[in-house]
Amino acid sequence: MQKNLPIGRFIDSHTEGEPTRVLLAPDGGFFPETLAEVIAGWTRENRLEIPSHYLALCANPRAADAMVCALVCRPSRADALCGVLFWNANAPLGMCGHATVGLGRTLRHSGVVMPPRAIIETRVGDVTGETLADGRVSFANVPARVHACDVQVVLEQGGCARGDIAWGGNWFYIVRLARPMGAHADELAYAGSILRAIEREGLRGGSENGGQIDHVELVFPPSRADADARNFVLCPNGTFDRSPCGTGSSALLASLAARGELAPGARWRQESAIGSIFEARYARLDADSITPTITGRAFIVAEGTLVLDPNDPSRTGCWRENS
Ligand code: PYC
Repeated sequence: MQKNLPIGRFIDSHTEGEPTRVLLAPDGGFFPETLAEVIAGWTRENRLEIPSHYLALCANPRAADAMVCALVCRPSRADALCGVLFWNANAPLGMCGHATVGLGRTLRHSGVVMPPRAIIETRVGDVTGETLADGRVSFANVPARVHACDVQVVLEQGGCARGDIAWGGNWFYIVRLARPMGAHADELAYAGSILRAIEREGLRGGSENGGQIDHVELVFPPSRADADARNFVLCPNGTFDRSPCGTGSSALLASLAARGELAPGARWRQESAIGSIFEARYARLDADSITPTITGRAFIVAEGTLVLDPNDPSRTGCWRENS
């Protein structure tokens, strides 16, 4: 039996175009459980499964299909601000960078003072966040690293893709292309064919979060003069990230660092599929891994109380007339 959490309040924001729904307890505060307790209550046979009516909180018809939920929990340690569990309409995420920026903005909106380098616990490790003087939110991510460079997969439509497998809080397959493909629908279809090839060929990352490569990042020259590169990130629920993707930018920094294409501390401006920007830098942690820092803007768009009508056939996310 999966544990039921009485979700009450929500605050919606978007980070550089990508939506986040922060879920809070009925009194508007953090959930009284720790992240480990929430995960334990939702784990069956060693697999974390978000119950369907919680997945539904970031699915149609309640939310735009790119929405990521961030459930904010009591910290497990005195030195941490909170714990947070991220998921999209499909499944849990490891880390979520845009939602961490959204969470930082949401906490400020709720009157929670985020101390400099506030520790936020996630299921793949601690990140630290802070609000900058100009209102942007910055976070130092979990260590990022490249697992393998120039790995080739054969595509169902013919031809091959070549990419780096890198960890940035989620596993990414990063493909560099000479130019954007014109329409997002074409990029979505191409990235989807790569993800299917990864699954068909059984390609895996390293041990972090089970090694499943579930994000594809296409990287092109930027369209903005003030950016270093543009990306298009396919997420596991089949949508694309409207922000430059915090974990995807982190994985890309690891790839750039491994290739000697970006020095520690140097600024990298990552443009998203829709033209928004994250500023990124890294510090070297050891021979294999880096600590990425990602900075972006988030904007509050709504706040409210969730209603789960027992007569609503779509309350668990999909339209089921007899549910
Ligand atoms: O910003 O890390 C991110 C992210 C992951 C999935 C959607 N956004």
